[in-house]
Amino acid sequence: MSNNASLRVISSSADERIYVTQPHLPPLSEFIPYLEKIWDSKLLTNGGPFHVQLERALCEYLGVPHLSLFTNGTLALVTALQALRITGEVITTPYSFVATAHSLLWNGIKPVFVDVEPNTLNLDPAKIEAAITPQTTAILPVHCYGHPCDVEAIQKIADNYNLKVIYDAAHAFGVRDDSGSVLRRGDLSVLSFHATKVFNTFEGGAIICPDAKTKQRIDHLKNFGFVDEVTVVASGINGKMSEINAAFGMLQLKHIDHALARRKEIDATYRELLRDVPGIRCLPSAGETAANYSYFPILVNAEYPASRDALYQTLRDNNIYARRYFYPLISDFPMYRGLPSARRENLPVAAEAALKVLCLPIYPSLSNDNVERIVRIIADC
Ligand code: T4K
Repeated sequence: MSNNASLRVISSSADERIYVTQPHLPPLSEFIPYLEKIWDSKLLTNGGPFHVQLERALCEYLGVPHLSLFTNGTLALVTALQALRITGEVITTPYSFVATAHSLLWNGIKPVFVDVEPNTLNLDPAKIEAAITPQTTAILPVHCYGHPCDVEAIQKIADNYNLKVIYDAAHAFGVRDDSGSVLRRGDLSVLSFHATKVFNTFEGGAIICPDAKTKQRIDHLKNFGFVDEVTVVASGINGKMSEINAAFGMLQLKHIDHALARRKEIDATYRELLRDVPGIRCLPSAGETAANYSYFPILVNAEYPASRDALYQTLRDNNIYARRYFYPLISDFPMYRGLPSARRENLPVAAEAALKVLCLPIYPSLSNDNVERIVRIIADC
């Protein structure tokens, strides 16, 4: 089956369930030769040939110097914090998937939530300084929906206060700005290759780092701390990506440009069709020179005749499973809400966004007919 056939877009039917995303899967027949290689070599994990190949291929594709594969994005985040020996307090965003802050708790670090800015819903640099204390050691921003943070402003603050910056770049595969890959910004960036992401290895993730020495430390940390058969240099974890996942990543890379191009078309169609729907605002891009269209967030404003949650329900009644990413805010979950920085008054922009944003379905095989059907339901609500 050709690339085009694998992206075949079927026409719409009201009985068809449409989810916020659907993984892009190349034809199964294309994966068989990869599996045969694994069966022949009997190398299933622990840095096998596909693991080595995928690390190299991703560095080249993404335009980054060093990359270490992981079993998922969450373990990559947990390990990134350990690699830089982050302790004390870390400034982060409440407007993200819960794994962002959980990675801090897993390291015994106190999250300090800072509000987001209204255009990108990314950490607001203007509010970071007021949250810095003598215990602050790092900033953990998120390139939310793949829209880059204000990386220059964040770096300036980090340099002034001698803080590390680790980007949760789970949504930002392939995103570039004027100076190249946004994944090169900060001290480390962490990707997720989960099934729901633009580039998926079923489960998977990676840390991107600037130099070979840091990569070596990360590689030790994801392999129990082993340097050789008898030497353990750190209390590492098992974070290694298996050969099946890495092989699948190699195959996915062949199809990624095609998948991104189809996402771009869907993004453009939504923007065009939603332009004149009163009360609906599409989140603008954040100045990226290459976007990945990983999510399609809309804001349901007061002029819209229904609430965000009513629209969410109407879409569900029509078999369309849009998602309220990111509601509730991380700071509202029980393990965080007692923190002083979790107070609503501290996070007004994030709190409002959590009540207004709806992420519409976007994935390569979503048909234009279905995009039109989704917009019709929104316009008629
Ligand atoms: N940081 C950020 C900013 C993140 O967004 C994430 C993950 C992480 C860190 C952690 O990275 P990982 O450790 O996950 O690599 C999903 C994902 O599970 C999660 O990876 C993702 N962020 C988050 C934003 O979304 P759910 O609970 O919404 O997933 P779920 O199972 O409801 O899937 C959504 C829809 O996707 C389903 O309704 C149908 C479709 N789907 C899903 C799966 C898993 C499929 O068609 N096939 C599938 O296999 O969290």
